Order: sequence, then structure tokens, then C-alpha cells
Amino acid sequence: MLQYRTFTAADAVDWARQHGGLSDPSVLVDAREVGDGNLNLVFKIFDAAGVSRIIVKQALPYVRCVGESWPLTLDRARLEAETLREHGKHCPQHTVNILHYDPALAVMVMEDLSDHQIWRRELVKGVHHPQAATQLGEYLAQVLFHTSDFVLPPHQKKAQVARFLNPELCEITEDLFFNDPYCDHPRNAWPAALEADVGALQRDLSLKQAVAGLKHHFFAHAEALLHGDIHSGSIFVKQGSLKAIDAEFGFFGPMGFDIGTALGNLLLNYCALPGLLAPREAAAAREQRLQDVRDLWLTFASRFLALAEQHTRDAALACPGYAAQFLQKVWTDALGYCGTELIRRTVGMSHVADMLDITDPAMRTACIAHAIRLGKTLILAAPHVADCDALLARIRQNG
Ligand code: SR1
Ligand code: MG
Repeated sequence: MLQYRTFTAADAVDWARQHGGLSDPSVLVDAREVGDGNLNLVFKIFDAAGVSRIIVKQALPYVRCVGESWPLTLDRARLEAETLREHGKHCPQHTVNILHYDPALAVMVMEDLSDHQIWRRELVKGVHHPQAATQLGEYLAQVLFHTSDFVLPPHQKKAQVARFLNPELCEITEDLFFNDPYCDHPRNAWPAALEADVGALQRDLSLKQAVAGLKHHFFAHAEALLHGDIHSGSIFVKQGSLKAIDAEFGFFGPMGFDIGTALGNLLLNYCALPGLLAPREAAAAREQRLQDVRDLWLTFASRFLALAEQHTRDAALACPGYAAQFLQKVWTDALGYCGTELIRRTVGMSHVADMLDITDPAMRTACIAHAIRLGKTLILAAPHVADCDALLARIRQNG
């Protein structure tokens, strides 16, 4: 039985040779640690020509971006590998392929996506991928529908819920999304000029009640196997292709959380664009982001409804009109969660490159202020925003 140890580059090469599935593993000669996320080690494994061929990812026993003072379960590697494998069954074209997983070492070997780019980096540069939002809507519809009660028999569903219990990673989300930004917490950070805005946010009782409702729903609604952290940094794109990665936050939760997280990151970019690009380019890119929002939701909703018409296993859930009614609730939840993503990424701990890369401090502050305002509006207005057109109108009104 292997004992856990932190991989060196040489270990990663050796592991990729054993488990990468190459017909001639000896071509793999070198590794570079490239992880820029908050939690894990990620090695690219190269052949002699310097071409990256395989990825080896290892969970550390703590939160990487904080250090050993914040321990974290190694079981998250299992949850990530199994979530991605489960999602890969339902949407292989948009899910990274996991080639091997080792529980003792908390190591995964996966397909190399070096011909793709991280979507957030593209959005920050103003590079448009016109099919990405539609593809993300397709991914979310397939994986959420097929892991829900619309498809899984009750005993199987409950066994899956148990298999994907993820209390430690969920607790991170519970704290970072729904607690920290609304109180005085050392993990929070915002520009000094926004002190009054954040103070008002933290004293807003109606807002805090709405956030409590979203947190409670996150605790209590095991609707489908979520990705759990589907922001634009967890998505690789190239023209015509999209792949979801990084599913260590996977668990059975409310569908609106995944959709809201995805929409929230498009809107963070929307708010940041005036600080990232020249005015004319920023205005054009903002229209593209709004189109992305529309494409994502409309694709998700239409694919979900089509799947529900063809495949609903449960007699009660198959009742005509029920799937559409359910989707309306998912939409309302998604808008609320979208608002919490905007606020936790600007007031809370995990800030995003969309804002951090704005070089002019005054402009950065203005963009962050916009995201906070929009987040607050969405959380409060979610039950009154009937559809995508109403959402886009609210976003435009918000500045
Ligand atoms: C301590 S982990 C902080 C954030 O990084 C991950 O990517 C998740 O978004 C999490 O909330
Ligand atoms: Mg991640």
C-alpha cells in the first residue's frame, strides 16, 4: 500500500508513464508544476520534443493558497475524479477525461488540454469564444438532468447522494459565499474607497435574509450532482470546444448553484471590461457577455426541457408542465447564487483576474463597485426577475 507523499516533478513523470495510457510511456521525460489554483499541485508532463502530453494533479493536505494552517481533506481528489467521471458519462464532449485516480496518493492523471485556454484568461484579454456559453449550457443540462430524480431511481439517487457527500469542501463554499462577505471577517478584502458601500451591504437585513435563504437551500436541496465550482477558471476553451475541469467541490446540491456560479463569472467579466479594454472594445465585449448569459440559460433550459420530455422516469415528475415549473425555480435560485458569486469575488476571499488585472486603481474600484451593486440587486430581485430578457434589462439599468 502506497503512503501519501507530496509529488516531485520526477514522481509525476514516473506516475504519468505508469498511468497515462501512452503506447510508449518512455517518451515522457520532464514535468513542470503549473498549478495556479487555490488548492492543488498540477504537473504538465512533457515528451522529449517539449510537447505537453499528460496532466498529473495531486491534492495537498491543506489549502495551497493559504498554507498548512488550513488543513483540507485529501478525499477531495476522489470526489473530483468521481464527479468528473460521472459527468463524463453524461457529457463526454464537455468533461475532461480522467485516465487514472489513486486514493492513497490523492493523485489523478488526466488528458492534457494544452491546445485549449482557460476561459477566464480569454475573457480578460477580450477574446470571444462565441460557442462557449451554449456548450456550457449543454454541459450543465446533461450532467444536472441525468444525475437528478428525473432520471435516477430513488434508491440509486440516495446512494449517489451518500457517495458524493463533501462536507469539508461544502463548508468552504458555505463560509466564503454566504457568511464572510456579510460580516467582519479577516478573509475579506475590498478597496478602501468602498468601505461605506460594503458597510451598507453588511448592515442590509433584507439582503442578509435573502442570503440566508440561499445558504439554507444550498444545505438542504440535493437536486443533482453539481460541479460545485463552475467558474470561468474551471473551464478550458478553444474555438468550438469547451471542457469542464476541477470538480473537487462536486456534491448533490441545488442546480441553480452551478448555473448561478457560471452566470456570475460572466457578469464579473461584464463589470470588469471597462477596466480591461479600450472603450469601444469594452462596449462590444459587454454585448458579447450579455449574449453569453442568454445563450447559457436558454440552452440549459431548452435542453433540460427536451430531456425531461423524453426521459423522465418518475410518474409524478413526468406530469405535463412540471419540468417547466421546476426550471422556473432553478432560474430564481440561479439569479440569487449569481449575486452571491459577484459579492464573494469582490468583497470576500477569492478575487478574480477579471478585476485584479485592471491596472488603473480608480477604474478597478469603479468596476468592483459595479459588481457589488449588481450582486446585491440580483440577490434581492431574484424572485421578481421572470426571464432572461428581464435579467438583461436589470443588468443594463444597473450601469
Ligand atoms: C479556499 S478555496 C477558495 C476558492 O477557490 C476555489 O476555486 C473555490 O472557488 C473556492 O471558493
Ligand atoms: Mg478549482
